[in-house]
Amino acid sequence: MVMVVLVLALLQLHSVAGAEAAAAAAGKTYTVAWNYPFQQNFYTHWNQGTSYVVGDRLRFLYNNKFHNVVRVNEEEFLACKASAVPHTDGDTVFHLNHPGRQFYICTHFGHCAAGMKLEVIVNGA
Ligand SMILES: [Cu+2]
Repeated sequence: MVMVVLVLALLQLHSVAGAEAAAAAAGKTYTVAWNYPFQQNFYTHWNQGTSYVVGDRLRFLYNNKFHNVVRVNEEEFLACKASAVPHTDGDTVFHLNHPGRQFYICTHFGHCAAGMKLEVIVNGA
């Protein structure tokens, strides 16, 4: 009897881990049309109502003659400054691997201040 319970428990553990792996692999990709915004709050409203989960991806598409994208911390986000080197390939994918708030900006002069900055909130899977 003890063995049966143990085997059942192991099976259950295994199926939970399998489901989590499948969910992570099947995460959604959200494409961000990354441009100088018409309104300062454009990217504030862009993702309202979207529930991001761990395993999802953000794909930034932009003209790399005029824009770039870099993940920053909250302090940098608020100050429109980046310590990391921005991506400049025009098609940049970020994996949302951790729950919590994540921040992205364009570092071209004046762009972030004009609203080219995006915050997303990632929920645990
Ligand atoms: Cu820009």
